[in-house]
Amino acid sequence: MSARLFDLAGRTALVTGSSRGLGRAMAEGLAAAGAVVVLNGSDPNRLEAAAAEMRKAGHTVHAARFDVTDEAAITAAFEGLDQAGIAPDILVNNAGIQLRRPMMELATEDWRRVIEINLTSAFVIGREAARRMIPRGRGKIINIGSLTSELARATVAPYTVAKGGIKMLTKAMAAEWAEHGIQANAIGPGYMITDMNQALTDNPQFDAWVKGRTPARRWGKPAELVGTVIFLASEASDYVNGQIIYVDGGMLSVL
Ligand code: GCO
Repeated sequence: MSARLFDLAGRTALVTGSSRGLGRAMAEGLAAAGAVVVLNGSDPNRLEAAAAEMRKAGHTVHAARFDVTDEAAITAAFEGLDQAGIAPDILVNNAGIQLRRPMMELATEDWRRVIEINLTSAFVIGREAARRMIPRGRGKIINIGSLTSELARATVAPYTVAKGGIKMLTKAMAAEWAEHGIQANAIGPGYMITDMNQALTDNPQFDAWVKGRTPARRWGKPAELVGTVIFLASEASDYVNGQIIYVDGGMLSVL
């Protein structure tokens, strides 16, 4: 009984920003749980390489190349999936960038760019996916937040604001789409070892701070998100809505 609850056979998952990092790890986990996966990225070479590696591992993988800030490209990508008979039952809004700069040195355009990529894209892509999920009466939307969905850290203001917005966008999606059989939830990864965090893991002081501040006394690994993303993508979470689950080694639970 319990294993079937987490089985994604027959489901299709679109994961944005999935050529590498957390998105790639979640895409691989969803594929291992039985889902057909649609990878997304803006770099064609990196996207095709990721798709080829996953196909070599025996997974059924499609590639949807679009810039998550380009609304016309998003619409065209979804129409292309429609025409190919590929219907995402699961959307993971993972794409995002980081920009570490004090606000007093931050150009308004850079602020806007981070908000656009990390937050507005989740709304636009979520709307396109939900437009197709609603007639089917079911769907799973999983937005990727952050520890900064709850707490601020100096020098990452636009990222923090965007991730705080991701938490509340998730609740707004639940408010409007739950009655249509869609479950919208979020995952808040803690400090994970990724390319985006290379500057931090390479910094001995920051590394020591993360290990001291985290009860688990270590950084997280991208693969450690897989269990939570499978849970939120599967029927095991059919009555879970508007929640954010932190996979953070306990960091948010302690002073
Ligand atoms: C930073 C990091 C964080 C982590 C993650 C923590 O500069 O503080 O990039 O933002 O990536 O979001 O949850």
